[in-house]
Amino acid sequence: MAKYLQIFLLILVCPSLHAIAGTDVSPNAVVCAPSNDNINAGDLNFFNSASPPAHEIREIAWLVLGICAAIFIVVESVLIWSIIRFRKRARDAGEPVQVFGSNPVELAWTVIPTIIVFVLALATLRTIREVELTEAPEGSLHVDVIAHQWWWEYRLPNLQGDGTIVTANELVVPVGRPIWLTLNSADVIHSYWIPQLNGKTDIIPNHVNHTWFQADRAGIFLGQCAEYCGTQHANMLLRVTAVDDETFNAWCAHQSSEAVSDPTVEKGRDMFLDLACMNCHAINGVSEGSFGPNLTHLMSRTTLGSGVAPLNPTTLRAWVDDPQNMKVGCNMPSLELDPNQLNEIVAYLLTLK
Ligand code: HEC
Ligand SMILES: [Cu+2]
Repeated sequence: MAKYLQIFLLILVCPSLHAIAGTDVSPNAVVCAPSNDNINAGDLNFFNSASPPAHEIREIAWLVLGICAAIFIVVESVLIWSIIRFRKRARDAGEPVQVFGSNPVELAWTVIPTIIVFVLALATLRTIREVELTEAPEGSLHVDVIAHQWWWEYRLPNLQGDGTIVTANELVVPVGRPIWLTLNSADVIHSYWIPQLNGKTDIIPNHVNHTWFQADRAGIFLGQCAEYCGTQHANMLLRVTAVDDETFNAWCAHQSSEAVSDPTVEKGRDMFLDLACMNCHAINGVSEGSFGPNLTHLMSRTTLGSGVAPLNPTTLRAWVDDPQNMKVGCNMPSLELDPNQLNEIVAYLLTLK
């Protein structure tokens, strides 16, 4: 019963999210060996929360739902009872008895709603305090999130050495550690929302917001930009993978390493530098563009274009050929490469593990 209620609510609350929900898949598979069949892995049901702020939100959702259900049942029962009990019968003649005012009834419908509103207000205040922290919880991992039309940039300190790890769209975090997110926008207003991990937080240009979560368990957690931000708003998906410390450290070490330099695809790399690609994309040690996603470890990701498609040689080729086919209106133009250029560049990108 509870399950059906949840599904009903979800359909009401977030139809687009529901469409991309699927079943759980081992999270480690994502980090170590990208596979493409789990693009929809993860659960978007916020009743199935997996992080302290999300637990709070789930609790208050149940409280509000419970109170509303009780009110509904009481009001509807009295209504139905009155309709049947006081219906017009054959022997009734003329007007029924007219009753004016009743102190007990009026008192009841003033006092009870006041108490209910008061209880809801206190519970809400408590939830806001737990969910919207003003300072990073102790021991947090600090991650900068920069929202772009229509993809996510992540920057986090390299715990395995110096510098910063810069990646896009797919964040990996350690289980059980608070993640303190600093939210910035490169353009318009976006909103960061991973239903199982936290509530929505707006991302506003020239204004820094924060949010946090702490994954209780390993898994893939999906989310979505939750503030309409233009044509491809619906394809601005979030993907956080929570893993054990060891896997996380390995991910950090890998992400902070230089891009693979494979001599067999040198031609493709040169084309990447000769064509406009390098102006928009960074590949550590090769190019420094920052308008588009960092491609240094492109192939360590499982999705393409912020979740618009699974990442594999076929989709990658289609993307580089004409991103406007896969993600209409996105900010990467079609560079109208000839088939040879396309082959060389895609071969190069495929080595960027
Ligand atoms: C004008 C800037 C610009 C140029 C030039 C450009 N890109 Fe992009 N690229 C982008 C943007 C912006 C995105 C993100 C699109 C989105 O997801 O909405 C992107 C996304 C990508 C992605 C997907 C990354 C991911 O993590 O999903 C790949 C791969 C890519 N570009 C490769 C290339 C290659 C190869 C070239 C040169 C042939 C190129 N780009 C030229 C701006 C550019
Ligand atoms: Cu957005």
